[in-house]
Amino acid sequence: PKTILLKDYQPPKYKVADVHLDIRIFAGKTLVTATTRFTKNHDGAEPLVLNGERLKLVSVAINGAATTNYTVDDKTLTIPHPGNEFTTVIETEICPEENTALEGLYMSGGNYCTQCEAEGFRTITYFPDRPDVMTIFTTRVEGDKKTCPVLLSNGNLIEDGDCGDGRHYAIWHDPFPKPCYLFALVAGDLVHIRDSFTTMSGRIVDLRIYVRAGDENQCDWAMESLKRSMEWDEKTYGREYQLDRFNIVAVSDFNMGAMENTSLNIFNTALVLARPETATDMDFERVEGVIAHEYFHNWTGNRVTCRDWFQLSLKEGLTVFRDQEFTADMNSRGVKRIDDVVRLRNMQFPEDAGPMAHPIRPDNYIEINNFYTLTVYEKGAEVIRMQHTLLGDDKYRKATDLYFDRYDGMAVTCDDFLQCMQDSSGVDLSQFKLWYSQAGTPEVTAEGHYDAAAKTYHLTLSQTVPPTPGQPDKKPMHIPVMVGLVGPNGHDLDVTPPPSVIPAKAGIHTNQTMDSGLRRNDEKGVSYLLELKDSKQTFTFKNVAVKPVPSILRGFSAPVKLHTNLSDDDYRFLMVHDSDGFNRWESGQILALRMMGRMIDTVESGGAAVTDPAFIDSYGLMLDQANASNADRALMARALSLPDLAIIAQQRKIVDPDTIFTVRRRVLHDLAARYRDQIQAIYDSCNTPTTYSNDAESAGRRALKNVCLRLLMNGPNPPVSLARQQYESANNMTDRVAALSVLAETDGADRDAVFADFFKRFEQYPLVIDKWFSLQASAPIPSTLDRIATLKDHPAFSLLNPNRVRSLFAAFAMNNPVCFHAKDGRGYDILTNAIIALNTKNPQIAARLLGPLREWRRYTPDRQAKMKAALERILAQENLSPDVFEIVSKTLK
Ligand code: HT7
Ligand code: ZN
Repeated sequence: PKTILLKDYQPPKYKVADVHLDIRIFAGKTLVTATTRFTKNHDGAEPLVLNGERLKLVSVAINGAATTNYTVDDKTLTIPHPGNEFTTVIETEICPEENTALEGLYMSGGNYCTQCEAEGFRTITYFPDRPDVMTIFTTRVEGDKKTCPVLLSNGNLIEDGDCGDGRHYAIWHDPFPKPCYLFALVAGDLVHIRDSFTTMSGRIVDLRIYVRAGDENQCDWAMESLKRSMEWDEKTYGREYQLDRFNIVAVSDFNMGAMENTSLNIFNTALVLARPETATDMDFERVEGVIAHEYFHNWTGNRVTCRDWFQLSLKEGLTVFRDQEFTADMNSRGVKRIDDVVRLRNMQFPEDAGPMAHPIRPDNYIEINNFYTLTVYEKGAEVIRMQHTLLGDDKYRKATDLYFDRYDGMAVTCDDFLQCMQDSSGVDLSQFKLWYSQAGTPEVTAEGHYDAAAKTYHLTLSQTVPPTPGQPDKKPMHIPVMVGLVGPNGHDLDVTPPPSVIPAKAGIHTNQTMDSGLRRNDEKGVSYLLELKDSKQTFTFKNVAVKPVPSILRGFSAPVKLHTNLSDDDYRFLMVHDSDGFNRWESGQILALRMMGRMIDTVESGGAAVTDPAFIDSYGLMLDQANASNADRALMARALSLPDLAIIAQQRKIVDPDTIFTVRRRVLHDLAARYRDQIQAIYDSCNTPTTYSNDAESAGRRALKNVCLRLLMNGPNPPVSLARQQYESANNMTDRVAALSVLAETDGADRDAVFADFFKRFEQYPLVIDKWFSLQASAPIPSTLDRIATLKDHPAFSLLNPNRVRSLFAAFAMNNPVCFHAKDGRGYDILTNAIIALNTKNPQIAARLLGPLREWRRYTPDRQAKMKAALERILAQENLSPDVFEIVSKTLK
């Protein structure tokens, strides 16, 4: 397969003035006629080269005359220079019924739908399938009236009618130019719910959510989320929606979460359908966040799009930052930040340290689908967040206004975005640009020194950026480090900062409050924004009356790994007193990590792990805080949770999942043993039998209660009957699933009974059955390996449905390191067989399942050998898709 390089970018040789698509759907075949007006975009007489794959070419005409003057291969259709302005009419035939890759036009649950990003449009018709060719689409869809009563495409509906023979048609026109990856079509038997939104200029937008009949009572939350997103984008970014219609369609067979096709977003049902009985609080938050994300793409991605796929983070990093801020404004800002950082550390940091490490703007790829990564999305969002921090609210907003003004209707680059930030604010971002081209997570070391005589505090920050594939040497980055100095009384000191450093009151760099007043920022304190630019820099604070404890990287102001010379006592102090909620939480996590690191060392050198009594004592302080009547329970649920296995694994040079798991369990056990009564009391106080509500306060109560349940279940005499009772009496999925997940880790009659009950109760709800699979696959008990073998042959399992595949194989390989890394290699075999089976059916999903094998070099030697052998077995397969080939070959390099 060919490697595509950023440096080879050339503007398109031909542009498209407009395109008319006529798509006639028949059972077993779909006929596509594309009428395209081209204009030449170069000086010479180069041929017109169109992309097209898996197409049956029926005919080609130029300027009204049929022609055979073209060549065609399995990837392109080439027509010798047809002139400066000309029209082609190309007829093709495709078979969506046989499309299991779920890219292009395919079928889901008996309905037709499309997925064109990144390069799916070329499987619908021959076209210049690249994002810098933007044009105006008019689409006529025709289908059977009975099987396809609903016919949708992008833009506004301009005509519909009957064709006779039991068939009908609809014509859609999108007046705003867009690249073909944003094209969409849906045809099928769907029902919808409807609402409207009046934009800031008074235009009424017809909002609809289309779903399978029977699911319409699960769409209200998605509709409310959409309206809140529209309001937020107007208030926060001044962005208004431009069309008469905004449609969302939910389909059950979908490779990712959702797709932002102009005015016709297509969603995985998992990110639309939500009712308390079937969706957890986390599901609700994800629905809200993804509805917002896709809506926000209307401006960041659609109206202003990417010049080429190397610029993917231009739209994705920015849109993730926007959706993160939206969620923070709608819920708890502090909790959202913690959750986002946990996700980044759990998943993006390993990617950035592994064989597939790439900058947020990669410079080469074989298969672009492999670059929809946590780096491009989540680290990309951190890079935008840092720009926001460096500029501050007002300048950032002025800079985004400039970006939209300058580039509306255009396909641009990450450099263009950064230039707007710089032009509009005057802030020098020349060194900051390195965040776009250098891969790897920077490591920052902070060392403080207090000079009591001079009343000065010197903070020395140094940085290194680790080598990554193809990038052995790195330059120092421009890193915003938000710092506070906490005095012995627990209050932030107000001191004289180093020259040119402006004190920033906590929360100053956040978006404005919504009218609804939903944003919460109750932090008080003084922080200073230090800009680390050299390999090593010392910042001197003056008039520091007493020796402070520094609180460094407040709010996680940069995506780096931080090392400090702070003692455990310092962290115990910050855990209670830091005015920055993120660093309060972080201090507890660091204490736990340090202690578990020491315990793992002891076990690895043949000793017995003992939980540090000082840690047990400080945990007691947090339990006291959690038990207070005014506690932020959602935040306390996070504070009382130990770092995940994946985070602990990152601290180790060589990973032995068994030892990590055993040590973590030991700590949980000892905490539960010492504090059983307090934990039970918090559980009881959160378990007040009220009617269900999904407000943030009630969700926080449930989160804290379920952390307590898990702790108790890890202690001596696990209260199985309490878990069983919670399972049975739950009036919402959060509580039911929490009970089920702790019971999943037991082996016995209660476990079997609740799993049987759960399946029967929710058999009609595929998204809930996904939970049934994934909870079983995630259980870290020996019987899981046998169970997976049975589950993959269960009548409800299918390799053709990505959600189901994820619920079994991804849950197993990603959430269950103990079983996945079983010493006999059975876990690796299970995953490898699934990847091989999926390689030809759905290459995108097969490639994504490779994630857990990527870090094979970090495991114990016996495991390394088995993981490597698994990768080699995959590489030896015939017909390896470029998706799988790229990841396996780079991983083995
Ligand atoms: N822009 C979309 C990314 C995407 C995708 C979505 C569904 C299926 C396949 C896909 N390939 C790429 C989703 C987003 O980031 O909003
Ligand atoms: Zn996106």
